[in-house]
Amino acid sequence: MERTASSARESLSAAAPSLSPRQLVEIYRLMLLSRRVDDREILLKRQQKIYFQISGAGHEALGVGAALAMRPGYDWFFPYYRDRALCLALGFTPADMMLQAVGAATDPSSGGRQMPTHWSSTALNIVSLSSSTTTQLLHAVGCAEAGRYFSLHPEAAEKTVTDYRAFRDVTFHGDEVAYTSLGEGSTSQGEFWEALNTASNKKLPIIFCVEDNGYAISTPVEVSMPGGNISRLVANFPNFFFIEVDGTDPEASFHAFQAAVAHCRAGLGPAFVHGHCMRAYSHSLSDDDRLYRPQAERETDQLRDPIVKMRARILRERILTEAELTALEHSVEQEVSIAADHALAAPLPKVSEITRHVYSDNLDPTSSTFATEQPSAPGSVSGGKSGRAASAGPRTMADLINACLHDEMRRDPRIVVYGQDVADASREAALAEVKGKGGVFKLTAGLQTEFGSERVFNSPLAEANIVGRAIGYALRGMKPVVEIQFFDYIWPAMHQIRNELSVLRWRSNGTWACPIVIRVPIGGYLTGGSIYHSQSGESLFTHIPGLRVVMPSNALDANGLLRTAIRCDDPVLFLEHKRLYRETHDRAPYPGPDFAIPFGKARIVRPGSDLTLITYGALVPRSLQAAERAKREHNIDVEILDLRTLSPYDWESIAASIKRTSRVLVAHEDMLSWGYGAEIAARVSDELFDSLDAPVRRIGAMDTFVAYQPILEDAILPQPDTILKAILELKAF
Ligand SMILES: Cc1ncc(C[n+]2csc(CCOP(=O)(O)OP(=O)(O)O)c2C)c(N)n1
Ligand SMILES: [Mg+2]
Repeated sequence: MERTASSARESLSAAAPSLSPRQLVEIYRLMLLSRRVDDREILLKRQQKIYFQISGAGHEALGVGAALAMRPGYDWFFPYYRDRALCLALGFTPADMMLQAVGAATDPSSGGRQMPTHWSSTALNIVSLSSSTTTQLLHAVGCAEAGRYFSLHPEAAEKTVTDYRAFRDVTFHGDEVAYTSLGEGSTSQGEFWEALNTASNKKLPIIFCVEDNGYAISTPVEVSMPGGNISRLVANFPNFFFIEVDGTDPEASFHAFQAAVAHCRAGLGPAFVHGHCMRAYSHSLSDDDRLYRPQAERETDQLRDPIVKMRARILRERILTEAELTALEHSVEQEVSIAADHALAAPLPKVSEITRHVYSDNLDPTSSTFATEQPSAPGSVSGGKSGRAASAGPRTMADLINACLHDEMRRDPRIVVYGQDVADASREAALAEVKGKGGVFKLTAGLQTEFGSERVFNSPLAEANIVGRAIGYALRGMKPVVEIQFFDYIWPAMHQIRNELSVLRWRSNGTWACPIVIRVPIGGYLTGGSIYHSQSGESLFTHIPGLRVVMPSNALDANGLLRTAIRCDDPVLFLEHKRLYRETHDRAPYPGPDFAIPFGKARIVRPGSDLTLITYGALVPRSLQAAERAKREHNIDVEILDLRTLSPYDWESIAASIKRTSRVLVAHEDMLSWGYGAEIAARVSDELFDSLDAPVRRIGAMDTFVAYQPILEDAILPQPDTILKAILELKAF
């Protein structure tokens, strides 16, 4: 199968004005193979041997045309669930597909974790896809950016054994093209426009293929978009090659893709192929289109079935006789039957392996590899031209985060830093005259000036764009360290974080990974920050498997934990409390360029024997104030644990402390109900019940938003007085 597809490709890519009879037969064979795999899956679903079915029926011509114009294992593919024919023509086998349908352990795409049609192959550069429509487009953008970056900086592709790079191989060619596709209905997603924006602006070699079958489940195209034609709506994006094609005609589709590939490979910019397909079956086996499409409409559509049309053409042009066609069709049936039998006999996944690949198997960020807690060379100098971090004395959290970014970018050429306003000045010429911005909190100051605009740049004002592209960069082996300007605005990126970033490794059974770092200023106590500049919400992210969540409370921890975040092999959400950025009490000397702190290790901020206070972030200094007063005024000795990393968290230290004190208070800035403390409290009650002399107490913000007026803000967020009161009550219990 693989051999036949690639031999067809070689002769097809000779740009012949029309295809030879042999080529047309091969195209028909691939299209039919796709249809027959669908038909067999439908049968298996009806027999309850598989659990879901969605077909590519009606999209085969476009898919085969695309695949044959491109190079598997060289170009990159971010397809969607209708691209069965594309994947088969790239070299994916029917057996590979069937193994996913039955959920076999040997399913090469996901090891039984994903639905059928969620293909993945590292050999073919087909990147594991999710069921979320449109998210994949931004991955294609980041992938294309990474390819360009490596061709400009080949030294960055070199392997090193000292960090995540040991496990992230890099391949690039300089003229590879990324293909990505979606249905016409999915173009309504904002991420579609975000992807076109960056691809156009950066002239990236990406083919966007819209497979227009006129419906998004039951929603017709004129409801999805004004005017009912996506080509008209996108026509003004600069640098694009646009083509609209009959996607039921494989020859026309092939030529459209050939032209699109030529435009992209020549570095002229992206391409937009709008293929008019049809849906030969309902949306999926869970849908019945007779409920919303009149019979006459369905019958007219069936006249455009690409398989029927291609078969008729082969007979009409006397390329094969009826008998020869029947023989070919029989051999396709045979191939599919063998694949189905193979899949049905395949071993099933082991329950004991369920949690494998939630995180990296390769590099454990809680391990001693990252335990260089003794600061090396205290006082030596790091930092940008601004000199902000250049003094040898105590430095703020902002300084030491900035210093860590400088150090790591010097050490690792695969790091890129981008986000809103993170550059010193996008217009480089201005840098001769101005000091530079370097982020609204100045955390990235001097990075662009030192490392250049290819490594440090501003993004569009679009959070999904920032995270989605980072995923694309990272799966090529790069290390994006991106910034979301305020935690309050992370929500447009939530879809990428929850459905893509955190789950890519697990859903691909460990074959793809995207260990990026997302730095996010978070929290309140700002006096005037109000609702949209004061939010907390860390527990929404600690609830996501696959993501590491870090929240330092002081300059030294921020430096060491950020270094671990950058060097490790997992995606990390790095939460920086804005109120702590420039405090004097949490400053520390610069600890040197290799200072790292492992994840999951709490710090005892204050030892004590009467009560354990578990906290993090801005509540560390507030808890300390309360504890000092408890000692001074009431002779209560509180032990404070700063968790530092929230996922994973240091259960051993929590348990050891509670066993000593028998009383526990969990304090956080975020709202109380369903907050981070609820999980800790529940686990303490469950596992340490016998050690407790009092109920587990929690402190958090009121269950509301943070208000602008300082009187309200003070009342809403926990204060040292609130903490002291809880300490006293708990001690008196
Ligand atoms: C973000 C998201 N929202 C909703 C869905 C549910 N859903 C799956 S397919 C689909 C319709 C997609 O239509 P279109 O983009 O035209 O692709 P087609 O299925 O017609 O090829 C919807 C709403 C989803 N998978 N992802
Ligand atoms: Mg559609």
